[in-house]
Amino acid sequence: MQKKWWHGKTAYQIYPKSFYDANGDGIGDLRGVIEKLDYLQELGVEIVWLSPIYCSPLADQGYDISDYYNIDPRFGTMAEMDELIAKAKERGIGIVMDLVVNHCSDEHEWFRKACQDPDGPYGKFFYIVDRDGEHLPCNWRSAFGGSVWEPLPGHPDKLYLHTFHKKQPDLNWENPAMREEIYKMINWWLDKGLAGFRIDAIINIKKVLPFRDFPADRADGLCSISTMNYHAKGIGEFLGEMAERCFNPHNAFTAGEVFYVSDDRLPDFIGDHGYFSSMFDFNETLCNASEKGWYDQKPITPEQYKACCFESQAKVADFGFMSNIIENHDEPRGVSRYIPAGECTVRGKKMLGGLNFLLRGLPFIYQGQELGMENMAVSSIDEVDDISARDEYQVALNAGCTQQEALAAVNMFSRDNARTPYQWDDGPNAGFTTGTPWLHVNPNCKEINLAAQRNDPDSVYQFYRKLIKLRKNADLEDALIYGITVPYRVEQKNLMAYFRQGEQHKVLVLGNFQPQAQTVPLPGAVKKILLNNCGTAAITGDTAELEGYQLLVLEMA
Ligand code: TEU
Ligand code: CA
Repeated sequence: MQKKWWHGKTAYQIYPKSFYDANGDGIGDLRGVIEKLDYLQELGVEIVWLSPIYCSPLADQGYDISDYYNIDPRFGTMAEMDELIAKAKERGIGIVMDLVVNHCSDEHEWFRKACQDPDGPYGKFFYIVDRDGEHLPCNWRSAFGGSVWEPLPGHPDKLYLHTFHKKQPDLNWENPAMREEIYKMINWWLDKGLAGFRIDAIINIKKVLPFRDFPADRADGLCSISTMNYHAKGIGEFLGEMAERCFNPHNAFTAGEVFYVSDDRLPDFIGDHGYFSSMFDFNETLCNASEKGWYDQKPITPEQYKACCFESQAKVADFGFMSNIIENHDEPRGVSRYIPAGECTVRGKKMLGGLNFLLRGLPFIYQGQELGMENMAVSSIDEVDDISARDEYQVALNAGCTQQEALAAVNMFSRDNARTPYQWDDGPNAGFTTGTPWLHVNPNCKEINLAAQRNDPDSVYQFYRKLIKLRKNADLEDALIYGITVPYRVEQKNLMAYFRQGEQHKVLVLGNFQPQAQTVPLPGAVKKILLNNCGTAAITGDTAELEGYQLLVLEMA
């Protein structure tokens, strides 16, 4: 595998709206990110992905872009964006933005022009069809519920397609003229000095055409859009063209948000000459997912988590780099999801973080993960902002759940869980804003916040700094960066253990994924204890006695 400039780095995702509000209007902003650059440098991250800050009506919190060439005034100005790129670069940090090109906003001028003249050039930027009575072109379900088809504003005789919210009309990638506009925009941003892009929902740009139904998977007669994704063929034409026209000439880092790609196609996506540099490992987030909805999804167990991680590692082996996460802005907090209920402790948070972080691939820390931020339960659907959660609540009720059962599903999976304001300190609004925060602050900010952890050598924050520093240890690069993951004692229950096997070094990662202690036979002599989330390490000869939720990282002789 060819070595790339970003392989040894650690990445960090910022959800700007909830990161830091510098002007007191309750909304996180670019000035806030600029003011926290020293913090990010202290943490040790070197790639920072910003969720969208382009002009947007925020129907989907910025993933509905109305002007790709401007910063939404609620987040700041283009001058501040240029300042951020420059000041980040001074600190060795590359800025990656979110590329949302499966769809734009219905307030984008392209869509406005399409509504003015559906048969004109901009009508062809979208999927617009003539109505056929009550019959719909296909029975696909929007990711946010309901049919993907909506009447075209001003044209009751026409429909347009939206994979997501109706305010997010899908762009027609079959149209070369539309693609040219996208490539021009990407290159404009890369020429400004971006280090690259995270690429949003990109698997959706290739549709099954002509439109056709797939078997319904719910009583609504519709089918999940993921079914369409599975059947769509030929996306490589678009992704390869985009890489050749934009990413490759700039040597840009790109991380695809890619779902439902068969194993045999992975090299096309993230191999040495793949469409993207990397793609996120969603195997753990998709575990136990149900087409019926969140209400039907059972919690993931430690054994399932282990199996999902090892399955992904084996798929990619040594031909590419997955981007490894325990959470992001679409998912619940990892420590609340992957650590069994009632067992979520500081020690467990460090163990989970270390087990994921040291897998082969690029570690992506999501804002607040380094503090061990947790889910925040709500007591009424009226407190929920997330449009996806509000849809899933109704899906649960429609399926016969009680309001309590439906709310329990929302509390487990709502995207709001990861969007509560970053917890900087134990002061008002967790130090996020001097105004009224746009979304509720988790009351546990009194205990879980950066100020309380920054100078505590045993904090989750300091443990993440150690993880990042360890991964930067040049002596161990052959193992910790390029070494393949070799599972160890997979059959031992609630033990998640694996080698990172390099040409010169072998590192063994041991995680005791339960409260009870357990004994682990060691495969040989230990040269050095590289990391331990407990005060002591009971290693005698060829045996390690692991305490509950203990993580040991060992350099083997
Ligand atoms: O998420 C895409 C997303 O929600 C996937 O799980 C989707 O369901 C899958 O691609 C199948 O269609 C991205 C963003 O991360 C999210 O915040 C946005 O709401 C969404 O795209 C729309 O832009
Ligand atoms: Ca603000």
